[in-house]
Amino acid sequence: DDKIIAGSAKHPIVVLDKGQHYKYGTAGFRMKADLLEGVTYRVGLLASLRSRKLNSQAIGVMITASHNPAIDNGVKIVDPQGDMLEQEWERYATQLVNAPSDAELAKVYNTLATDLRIDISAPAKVVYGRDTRPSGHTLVTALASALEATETEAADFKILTTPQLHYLVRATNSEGTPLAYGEVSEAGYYNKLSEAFVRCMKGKKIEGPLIVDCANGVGGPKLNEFLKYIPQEKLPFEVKVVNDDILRPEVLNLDSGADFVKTKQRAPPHPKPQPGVRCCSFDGDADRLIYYWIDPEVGFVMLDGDRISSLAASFIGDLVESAGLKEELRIGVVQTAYANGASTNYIRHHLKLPVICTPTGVKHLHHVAQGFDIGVYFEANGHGTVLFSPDAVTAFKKTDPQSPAQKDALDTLAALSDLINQTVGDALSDMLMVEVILAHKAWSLRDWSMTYSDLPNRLVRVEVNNKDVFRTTDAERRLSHPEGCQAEIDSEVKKFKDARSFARASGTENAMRVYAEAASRSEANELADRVAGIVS
Ligand code: 16G
Ligand code: ZN
Repeated sequence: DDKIIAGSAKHPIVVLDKGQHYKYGTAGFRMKADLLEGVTYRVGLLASLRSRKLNSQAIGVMITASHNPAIDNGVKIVDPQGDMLEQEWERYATQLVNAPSDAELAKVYNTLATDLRIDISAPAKVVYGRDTRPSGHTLVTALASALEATETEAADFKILTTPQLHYLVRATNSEGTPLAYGEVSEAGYYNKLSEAFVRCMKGKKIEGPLIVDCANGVGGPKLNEFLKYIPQEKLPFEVKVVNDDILRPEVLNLDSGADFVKTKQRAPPHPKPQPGVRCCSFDGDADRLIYYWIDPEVGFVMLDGDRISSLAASFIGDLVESAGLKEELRIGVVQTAYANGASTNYIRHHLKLPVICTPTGVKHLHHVAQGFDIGVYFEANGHGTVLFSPDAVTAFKKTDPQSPAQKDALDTLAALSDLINQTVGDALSDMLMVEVILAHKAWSLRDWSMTYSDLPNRLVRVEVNNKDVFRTTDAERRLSHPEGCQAEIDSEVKKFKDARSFARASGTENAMRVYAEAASRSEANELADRVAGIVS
């Protein structure tokens, strides 16, 4: 207790104004960095408890605020398999962080240990990393202090992308087992990806360079590092890394990155976009990916998470069929309510694959995707991955091929399951996957974009007094509260062709979000405005 209290005194919590409290949300704790030192200390305490609860397996802590401005930061916990913290424990995190004093903190800590039957003398291990934000340094110090106070073994991996940290947690816990995920080092991550990429490509080529905008975040130096691992003659196209300045913190996520491209629906202004060139953007911690190009005729064209999802599902579906595993393996796609209706239609009716809709937030999609042998999940914002079950991976390796084509399909599937990050969405790994698929299909971005036409859509942010009165059901597609609200939305939607609209409270901001799609741009805009009027 004394150690925990002394450590907490060195990293004090900022007590918030009356009526406000810290909450472990969709992205962990995320806010202005100067509020986070005490929070991070307390998250360290929780991570040690979690490790002890789970037989001393390593728990991850990532310090990042993703696409948020440079002055923000955040801290979140990663479970032993590299997935997000179990939901039940978000409550415990919230309790610990809101303890009003150092002494109260020790009490909450002990109560949690007793209630959850945790032996606090058992060994514990925490693996951690941070993005390039300058505030990360102070926060890591607070975290290390909590690990020291609780006699927890610490592995500091310094600056990482979020998905690299997830990789390292899983690699640590699977080391030396038959399910070993990879070498426990940053180099191990690059080795695994570069080796799998070369195996997937099979010497195929792609035309033209690829421009990768890294939002001046951690993805820049990490992508540059990764490229050194691929033998020059095996790299099938030229990669130009842009917006990779991490020395000036103020440019992080500024007019660049996947979130900018998706929300502004335009290319980053710098460097000046060149018509016809294949481009993609990572977000600030490199877990989101959006593709686009400037078409000489129609201008900016974007290929978002829904497009990546349908591209992956189509390619993998075909491979599974060629591999003769169609009857054996269940492939499914998981989306949120934000997925463009045209993508859902394409996957259901053209690819003939099941689609499940979940609430927003990676943990929900990930969980449902685990229910398939091959689960493809992406949010429209570009965060997502493809999960392969142990049965699927075994089938790729053990099936005895009856033809060269079948062997080829099995090999590509096995290589893909190594290339695609199995823990969480990973911009670098997803980008390599997209390049592999485009190479195999011999497709340009224009070919890819022709698979279906997006329904015109509009997303608006609506300021409200109290977003908590809005409660949703049916994977956030309908409002259950306040009463009568949904009926009003329904009656507006009915007035438009091919229309759909929903309103939900943001999980990361104090606002409502309204999404609408309809047969034309003007109708989508009109519908969004009307629904915004209903909830404001
Ligand atoms: C978080 C989520 C992201 C989601 C977004 C929604 C993770 C790792 N991140 O950034 O997936 O799309 O929140 O934000 O789960 P909103 O609730 O403010 O719309
Ligand atoms: Zn991110």
